[in-house]
Parts: sequence; C-alpha cells; structure tokens
Amino acid sequence: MELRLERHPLNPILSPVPEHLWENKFVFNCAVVFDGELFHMLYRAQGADMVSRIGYAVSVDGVRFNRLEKPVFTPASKEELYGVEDPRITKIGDKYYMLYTAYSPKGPRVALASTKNFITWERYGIVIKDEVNNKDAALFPEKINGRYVMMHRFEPDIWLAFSDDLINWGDYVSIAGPRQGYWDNLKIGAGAPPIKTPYGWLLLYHGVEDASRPIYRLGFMLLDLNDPTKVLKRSEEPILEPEEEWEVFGGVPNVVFSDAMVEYKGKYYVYYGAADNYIALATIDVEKVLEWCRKI
Ligand code: BMA
Repeated sequence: MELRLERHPLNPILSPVPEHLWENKFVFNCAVVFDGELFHMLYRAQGADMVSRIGYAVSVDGVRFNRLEKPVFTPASKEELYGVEDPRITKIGDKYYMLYTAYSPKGPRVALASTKNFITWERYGIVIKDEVNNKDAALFPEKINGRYVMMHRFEPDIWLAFSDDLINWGDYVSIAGPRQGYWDNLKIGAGAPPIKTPYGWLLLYHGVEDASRPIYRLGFMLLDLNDPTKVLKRSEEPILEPEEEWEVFGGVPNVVFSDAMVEYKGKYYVYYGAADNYIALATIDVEKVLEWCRKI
C-alpha cells in the first residue's frame, strides 16, 4: 500500500509580500508547531538581497495564517552572512528548539536557537562543528536511551548525532542513503522532526532525483523506537511530488520540500515549500499512515 498526500484547496497558503523588502521574492521552507490552540509558523523568506531571514505567522485553523511585518530571526554572525535557512522546531520541556541552516561563504552548517514565544531567542551557534557542509537537521522530541538525538545531513545520507546537553554533539552515524533506480537516487535529508507512533519513529523526508534539473519529492521512513539508527520501512513511491504549476515553476523549479508535520483533528498537516517560492499545505489521515507503519 502506497500513501499519497492531498493538497489543500487554498494552496499556496503563503506567498511573497511585495511591500516587505525582506520577503518580497520568495517565502518557502517552514517549521510549524501546534500548541493545542494556535499553529505557529516560522518560515524562510528572501527579498531583494537574497539573504534568508525567518518570519513568523500564526493561525487558528492551520490554513489561514497572519504574519508579522518584520522577520523574527535574522543573521547575527559571520557564519550566517548569507542567511538563516530551513528552520525545524521541536518542543522539549517548556522551550521550542529550532535547528536551522546557518549559511556563509564557508558553506551551510547546522545551528541551534531556542524560544518560548517565537519572538525572542537564545542562540547557541553552530552545533555540528566539523568543517564540512551540513544541513537538514531536526531534533527528536525526547531522549532515547538517555541521550538527545538529532538528524542531520552529510551529503548524500541522513545521519544521526547524539548529545547529553543539546549543545555538544557527537557519535555521528549514517542511517540511510539514496537508492539506485528510485525517486531518491541522488541525496536525501530529513523533513519534519520525527513523530512517535506505536510502531516506530515516523520520519517525513525529502529525496532528490538526479535529473537535468534535480526533482525534490517527499516520502516517509519508519525508524526503530529504541534504536533509531535502524530503518524499518521506507516509501517505495513518493507521497508528494511537484505537479502544480506553482511547484513546477518558481525560484527553484520542481521542488516540494518540507520541514513540518503536525497532527491535527485526525490528520497529519504537512507544510512544504513549493519551488522555493511559496508555502503550501497537504494532509493525510493519521489512520492511513499508521496502517502503513503497521505492515512492516
Ligand atoms: C536544498 C535545501 C532547501 C531547498 C532545496 C531546493 O539544498 O537546502 O533549502 O528548498 O535545496 O532548492
């Protein structure tokens, strides 16, 4: 049984704003959390200077978002000279932790910040310190066997890293890579932070196909609950791929790229960047996904 996400009829749900210099070109990859009452979205935006900044938008129904006029998180060090990109948020204790890509002439690196209100932030800087390109980082929502766990990406694989304090990370291990002959044959990376199910950690991820213009699609993986280095199952077919005009054409053509999956009213809400230009929403019944997870 293969799964497919369903696009929301109001897509795209967020577009660039001509009057806002910092987000008048592209708005795309976003983190979203639901606190029981409100959906909080942190999204990547680019304006005329092409530097990535992070904006904030809030919603009652998960579809119609109101945004602030100014970004809430902007570059603050030389490691972030070209921007702060692709936020992913996980709540641990009473704080929201945001892993994001700090981009500079040295290349992309994984950085961490935390907040309680989405407006004021505590910054911890680069947390995977190796002088190697790295991105697509996401935190598991709880400790596993006594340690925090993070997903990250040394090309072309998805890797894990482990930590006692969320600041110092080590014991890197690759858990999955591209598959020859598949839609994810070039490179893969984590999407949303993993969600715990009775059958394993459900990981939304993106896969890139090696084509004249690379194609970004989405799929699921299921990881062992006690040992998330073990991949139990992986989508044979993509669950979402660029099809709509605003996914096929835009800042970067042929891209659906997600950093966020939220459970709401019996569905998973998957928020994604379309063609690095818009923000869109697609959903799927939780029950259908759990059925897929059950059949290993
Ligand atoms: C990747 C990511 C995203 C982007 C995608 C497609 O490298 O880091 O920021 O959406 O490329 O351009």
